[in-house]
Amino acid sequence: MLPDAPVLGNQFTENRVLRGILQRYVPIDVYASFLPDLERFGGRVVDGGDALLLAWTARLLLALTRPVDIARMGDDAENHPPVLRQFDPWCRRVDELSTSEGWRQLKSVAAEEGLVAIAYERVQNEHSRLYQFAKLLLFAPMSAMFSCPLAMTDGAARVLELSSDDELKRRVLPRLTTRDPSRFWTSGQWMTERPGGSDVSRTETKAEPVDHARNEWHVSGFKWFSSATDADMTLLLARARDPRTHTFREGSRGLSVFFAEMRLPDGKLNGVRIHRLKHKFGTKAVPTAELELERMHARLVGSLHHGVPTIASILNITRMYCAIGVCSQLGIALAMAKEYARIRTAQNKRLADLPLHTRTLADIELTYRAAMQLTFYGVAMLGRVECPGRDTAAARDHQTLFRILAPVIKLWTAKRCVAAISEAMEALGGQGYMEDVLVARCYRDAQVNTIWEGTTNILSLDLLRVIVPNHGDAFLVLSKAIRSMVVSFPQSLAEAAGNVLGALHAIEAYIRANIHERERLEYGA
Ligand code: MFK
Ligand code: FAD
Repeated sequence: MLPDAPVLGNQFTENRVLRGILQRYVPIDVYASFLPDLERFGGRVVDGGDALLLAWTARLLLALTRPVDIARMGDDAENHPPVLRQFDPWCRRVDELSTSEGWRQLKSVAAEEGLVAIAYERVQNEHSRLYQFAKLLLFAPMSAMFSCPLAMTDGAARVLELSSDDELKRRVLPRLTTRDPSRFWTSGQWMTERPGGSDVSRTETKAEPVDHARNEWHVSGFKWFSSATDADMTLLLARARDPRTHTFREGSRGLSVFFAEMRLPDGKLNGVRIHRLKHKFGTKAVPTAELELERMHARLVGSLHHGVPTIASILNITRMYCAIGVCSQLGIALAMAKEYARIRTAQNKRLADLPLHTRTLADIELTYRAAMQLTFYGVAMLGRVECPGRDTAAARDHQTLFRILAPVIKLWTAKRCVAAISEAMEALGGQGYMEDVLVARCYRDAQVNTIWEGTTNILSLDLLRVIVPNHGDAFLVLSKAIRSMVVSFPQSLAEAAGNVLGALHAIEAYIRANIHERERLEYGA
């Protein structure tokens, strides 16, 4: 007897948690404006499922015109990892990076579907981020981690949007936010170096001014991790020689952000040598490499020696992508485990009728719902930060809240969702462990979120850095936010929220009582 296979349905219409969240945050007319797109896309990501919403003739047409779609592009990318050819037959260095057709098609799909663009078109104002992240949630687990370059592209777009460099705004920003695949650029984010990834103060890469007046620089050094190696451009950290004093400044306050294109106008790499591709546990389709830079033509972005605060705009966006990524991976694993429980039998009963099994599934479901609620709360806050209203006090509160939330959401979702995906894998029995049953891939790919864009302990320190120096403000904003939520909570949740508030006050009291100890703490150094 052949075992029944769990089949994934439309990823939007079948996701009650996502629909509930959007209905709660987004006014009904705004929700109605993007609902058809989410319904269509929820089908498209599972390949052809969107056809359920279409007439039979259109369905046939679709099948003929789109023989390969997102899930199959993702499979192709996963099954054909990137390959690096460093030399031609005559020993000349060529550094040709080949990615799969599926990977390249995913880039076009990302542009067409506006996966970055939606956030910058801002048709739905502050709700645009909710719409965009709902789409990313559907896209991420099927796309062999194409959401990784998209995250960095989105973050780079925000840095350029906030910069005062009109040339980059005119020439580059539209490329990152276009819906036209032939014009769409992705961006890398090069921070990590061999001496330190968490601690960028040890950065060795140097930037020398070539023509200060024209903002022309040469960057040389070694970047230890570059995930978007096939990207069109990058934003990177380097220690810049001050054109006035001709000196370099030590520490992280000597770093600046630079923009560089990957290729020169003649198509050759722009001072980049791909040292080697990384051999990774997961994210197999992503071309993560080590790079040697030699006189890479670059342009300073933001103020000199203001590198970390400038690049932080990327970090806060990519950290939300990490959270949505693990939510999406857990969502798929859970959906498969639930579907399997419906069709698989043991002891003459469906798994769904065995209390021990359903209790396990209920625990996973709880983690999923908590992770989704937390993540979308952060996404809503990001939307408010980017589209502030006239109330400047509220805008300041939203900024503080998002600054607190981004590290917390990223670290909590990564830790808890990875554990829950492992549980969902077990709920699928031996099949859960098979390479071609998607859950194994989700598990491997999810794990990286505890590391990249800041490890758990680094993000914990980051949080302390925010709440301790201005402890009064941050705690006040946080308590206010929780209080305003409690109003709409049912009794039991309100009690839980009351406990959270109590814990917050206890932490605040502790910090106040030990405030003289502050200087002693590492983060204050
Ligand atoms: C599906 C998901 C896809 C995601 C794609 C990911 C692909 C992989 C990409 C990567 O992994 S890229 C590398 C990511 N690297 C990190 O996340 C580094 C982790 N380390 C930290 O986050 C450290 O906290 C940090 C490097 C930021 C510490 O730097 P510093 O300079 O030692 O810290 P400091 O002195 O606290 O901060 C300097 C300034 O930056 C301060 O501002 P002021 O100068 O105005 O006082 C800080 O307030 C500000 N800052 C730091 N972090 C910030 C921030 N501002 C806003 N937001 C933040 N997150
Ligand atoms: P370390 O900083 O050496 O950390 C090692 C351990 O020490 C960690 O557990 C950390 O929590 C702990 N630790 C460090 N400092 C402290 C402290 N002060 N207190 C307590 N504990 C501490 N980087 C990029 O710039 N661009 C990319 O595109 C990119 N892509 C990546 C892709 C993948 C698949 C991976 C795995 C990584 C990628 N990274 C990228 C690098 C990633 O951001 C770093 O690995 C990460 O920030 C950690 O830095 P590290 O590896 O130097 O570890």
